[in-house]
Amino acid sequence: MADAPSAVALQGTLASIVGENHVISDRDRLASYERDWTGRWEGRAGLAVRPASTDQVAAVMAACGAAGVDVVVQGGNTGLVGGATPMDDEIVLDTTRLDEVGEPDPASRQVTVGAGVTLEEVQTRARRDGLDFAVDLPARGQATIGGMVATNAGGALALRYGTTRSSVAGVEAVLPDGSVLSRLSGLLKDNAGYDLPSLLVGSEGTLAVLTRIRLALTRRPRRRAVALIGVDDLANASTLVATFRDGLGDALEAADFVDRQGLELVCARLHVRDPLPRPCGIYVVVQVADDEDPTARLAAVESEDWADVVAVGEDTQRCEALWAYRESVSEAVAAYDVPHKFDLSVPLSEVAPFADAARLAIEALDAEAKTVIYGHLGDGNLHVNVLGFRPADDRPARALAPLVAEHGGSISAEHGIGRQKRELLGSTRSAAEIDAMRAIKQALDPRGMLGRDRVLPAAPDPRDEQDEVRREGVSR
Ligand code: 2HG
Ligand code: ZN
Repeated sequence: MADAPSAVALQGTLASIVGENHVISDRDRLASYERDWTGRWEGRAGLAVRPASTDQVAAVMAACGAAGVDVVVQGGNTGLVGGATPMDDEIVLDTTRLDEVGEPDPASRQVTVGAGVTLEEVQTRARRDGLDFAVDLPARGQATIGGMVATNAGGALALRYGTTRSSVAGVEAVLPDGSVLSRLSGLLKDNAGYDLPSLLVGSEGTLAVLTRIRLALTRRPRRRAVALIGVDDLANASTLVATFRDGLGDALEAADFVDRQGLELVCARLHVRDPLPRPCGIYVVVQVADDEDPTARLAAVESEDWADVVAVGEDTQRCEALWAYRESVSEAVAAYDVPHKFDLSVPLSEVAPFADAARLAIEALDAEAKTVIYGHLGDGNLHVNVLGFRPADDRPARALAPLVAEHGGSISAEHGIGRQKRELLGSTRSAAEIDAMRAIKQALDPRGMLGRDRVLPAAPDPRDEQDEVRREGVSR
C-alpha cells in the first residue's frame, strides 16, 4: 500500500519542529505503534512524531491542522480499547519524550511531570521522599501519566484514594488548533470559570494533547500487608469485601479478585503452584496499609473458618508474590489467546448476579468460549475477558453492554471507550449527555482531527433522519 500523501508531505515540516530523528516513517519502526500488546487492535500510522516539549507539541498540532492530517496520541501503548492505535494513516503523536520529572514540593505534596513519564518513575521519585502516587496498576512500567490522566485510570487503590482524577492538581495541554492551556499552579481552591483540567481528565485524547501534569501525592503509610483469601463464589466474595470495608475503614487499600479460571492461567504462565491448599472458586486479594502493624487489623476481621484458605504476606516480597496471582491475569490471558476485554462497573450487590448473567450470555454465543472474570471487587469493577472469538467479532461486547445497563452499571469503569465501545456508549449514557459531549468535541476540535472516531458514536446520517421523517409522513 502506498504511503498516505498528506502525512508523508508533512515529514519535512515535522522534522523541522522535532528534529529528523524524531519523525518516524520507517514501516518496521512504525509497527510497534500500530498494534496494541494484546493483538486485538491494529491499524496503520502515516508517521510517528516524538515532540520533546509543549511548544513542540503545539507546533506539531498546528502543522497537522494546517495540512488537514489526523492525529492520535500514544504514550506507553498499554490501553485496552483501541483508543491509541492509529487508523487510516493517522500521525501518531508519541508523548514519551515529554519525560521531565520535577522536584516534589513537600508543603503542597505536589509534583509536576511530563505526560510521557511512566507511573513507575513517578512512584519511585515520590517514594524517595516518603510520599506516593495514589494510583497503581499492573502496567506501571510502561503506562504513562499522560495516558492515565487521559483515561482517568483506576487501578486497585481507587477504593481508598479514588481514580486518577483525584490525584490531578492541574494540567498543561495543547488544543487541536495548537493553542496551549496551562493550569499548573496546583491551587487547591481555584474556581475561576469552567474547570478545563477536569474536562480533559478522561477525555481519552480526543479534546487535547496533555503535555504536563501537576500531580497531588499522598503520604505513604509505613507498613502494609496482603491477604489472599479463597471463597466459593462471587456472592461470598462480595460479602467478605463488605465486611472488610466495614471493619478496616481507610486502612483497606485494595480488594481485588480473580476467578479460578484466571488463577489457573496465571499458575501455568508463571509456573507457580496454587496459592492455597485447596482450589476455590474465587480468590480475593486484600491489601491493608497503616503506620502501625496492619496484620493486627487484618486479624481483627479474620474468621476462624478461613484457616485453610488464606495466605498472608507482610514483607514486600511476599506481598508482591501474592499480588502476582491477580496482577498477572491480563498477561496470562493474552498468552493463551487474543482476548476480548470488557471493563465495567456495577454496584457491589450486583457483582455476583451480573457475573452469572455474563457467563450465560457468552455461553449462548459460543458454548466453547472461555470466560475469565477478575478485577477490583471493592469498587464493583469487573474485567470480563472472553477467549475464543476472532479479534474483529463484536458479539461479546454487544451481548455484555445491555446486561451492564440492566444491572445498573457503566460500560467503562476504568479503561475508557476508545474504538471498542463507541457504538455502545448509548447503553449507559443518555442522548442528552451524548449531545453535550458532541458539542464540546465540536467546540474544541471542529475538524475532528484528534482521536477521530473514538469515544463518541458515529453521528447519525442526516439522510437516514430525512428518510425516517418521510416514512413517518407516509404512515400517518
Ligand atoms: C487490571 O486490573 C487491568 O489488571 C487490566 O485493568 C484488565 O486486562 C484487563 O482486562
Ligand atoms: Zn483493572
